[in-house]
Amino acid sequence: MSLPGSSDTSPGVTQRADEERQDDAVPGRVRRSTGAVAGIAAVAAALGAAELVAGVIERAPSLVIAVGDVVVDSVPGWLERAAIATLGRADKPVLIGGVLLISVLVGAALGVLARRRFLPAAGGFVAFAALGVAAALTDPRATLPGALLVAVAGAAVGVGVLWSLIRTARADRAAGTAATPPAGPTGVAGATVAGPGRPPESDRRRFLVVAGGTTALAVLAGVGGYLLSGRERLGQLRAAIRLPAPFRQAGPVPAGADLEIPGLTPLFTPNERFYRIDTALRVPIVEPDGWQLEVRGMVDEPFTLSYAELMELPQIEADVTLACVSNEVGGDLVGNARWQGVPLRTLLDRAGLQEGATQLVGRSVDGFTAGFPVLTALDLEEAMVAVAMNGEPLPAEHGFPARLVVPGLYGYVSATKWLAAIELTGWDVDGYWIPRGWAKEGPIKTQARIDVPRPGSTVTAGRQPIAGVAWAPTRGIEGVEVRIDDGPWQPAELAEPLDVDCWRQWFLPWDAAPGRHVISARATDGRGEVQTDERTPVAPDGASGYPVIEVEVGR
Ligand SMILES: Nc1nc2c(c(=O)[nH]1)N[C@H]1C(S)=C(S)[C@@H](COP(=O)(O)O)O[C@H]1N2
Ligand SMILES: [Mo]
Repeated sequence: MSLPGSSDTSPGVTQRADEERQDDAVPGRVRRSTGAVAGIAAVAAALGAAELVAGVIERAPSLVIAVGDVVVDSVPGWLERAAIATLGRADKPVLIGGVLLISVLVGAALGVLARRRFLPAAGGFVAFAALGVAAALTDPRATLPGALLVAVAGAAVGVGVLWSLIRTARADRAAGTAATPPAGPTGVAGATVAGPGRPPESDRRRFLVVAGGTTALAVLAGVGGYLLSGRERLGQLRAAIRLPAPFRQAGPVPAGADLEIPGLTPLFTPNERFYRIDTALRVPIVEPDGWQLEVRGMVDEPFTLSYAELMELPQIEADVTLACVSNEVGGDLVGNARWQGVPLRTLLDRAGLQEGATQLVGRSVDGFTAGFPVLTALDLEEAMVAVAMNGEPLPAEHGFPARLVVPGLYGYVSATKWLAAIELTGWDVDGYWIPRGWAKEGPIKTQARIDVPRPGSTVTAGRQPIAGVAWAPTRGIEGVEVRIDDGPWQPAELAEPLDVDCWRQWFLPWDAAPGRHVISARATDGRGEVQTDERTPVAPDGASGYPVIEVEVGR
């Protein structure tokens, strides 16, 4: 007799034990543990295939890392800080390990399910892949086709492996039954099998070898994918770099420069959220060891710097908002970062400009070029060869080991990433985008953007902020006005300015009445000039016009 509450009286346990016995008794039916092993191997294969595709195809995201990123973004701040405090630099590996562990557990469960109901289990893999795509799409660097490719590869391989493993296991069991002759009087026939429906040891072993082999191959594919992307090694190299202290630091961030209104763009754009625009199909992986920077062209003393030599030159820090000429009004191809690097002036002084050297052309390791007036580099002490972004060496995507940053100019004429050479030329030489129909000169236009409420969203009636950012790098922002429907232009409140080269946050409290509303905004730069209301497309020299959003206010 069992005691009340003892484990073997619990309905779950007895039932499961019964099922397991049943599975053992019925030929061709696969045991739970076998299903779980098949499911784990299938998940491993799915992730391995996905990582391999992600590694080979540029801008195809790693779904594991994408899910990890979403986790990081959605955990509350205190938990994230606590995790960083206790785990330190191990926080990322621990997080990725956690994502993998959960994937394996889900895989085991799907494998158990697949023994009897294969379609729902396959559906589980597809759902899993869809989750990965959804996660990847929160990363601005991932493209939808890239994410889909990775997900389809993962799901297809996962379902395929699951199907063939379950089939193998089933065949084994069927074979096991058939191969079990009734024990003869000598009892010899039963020697190789343990009982009815149990596969011969050799078949069981075959299943395990196939499952184990698949898993091993999957791990190799996954690791291979990661190494192929070259990021692993570069990540280590970047982590080992010690940034020198700048001789001129950026000012402290004034209290009240970041309004921290929910939904409002933060004052500094985190590196992994910073927009990325370039012509590179694969991120150039440039190791500092072989890299050098040439300063040449119309100069008295051309010279070449190694990475170590560049890092020995005095560096400055500057907060600069970077914008892309392809940014639509209201778009997000704009970001603000604290950059550190060597002033261009330092290099130009050393080289000695010759007469006629009116243009500074940056050339990247992959042949991209961008040119701007050399006077801009001489006028602005913040124009620099940047080696760091928001306190860390440049990420590969943003130009490691070095790039140009020039306040006030769109990236296409100035911000050469993976910089290989600085060439002094006449004005006749054209950078990459100029013959492709873009303006020769690219000063950033004064622009405002409305972040809150989210364009097209539905909000509840009552008091709430309208908020956004505005930028006019080198000129600064002096005012922002907001108009609701056909009302008057109302001055918004401005956050404390960080720097004239940076965007500035603004907000206006709003008593939202039910119904549809149209909200527009316009910025005034530090010279008192209001941004133009003339709507122009991004080509040839940047979009203009007021940002306008529509929101629905519910009751
Ligand atoms: N080597 C290289 N550098 C480049 C580009 C490029 O295509 N190749 N694109 C430029 C453009 S158009 C912009 S807007 C900025 C974007 O910099 P980010 O990707 O770091 O935001 O980089 C500039 N530097
Ligand atoms: Mo750009």
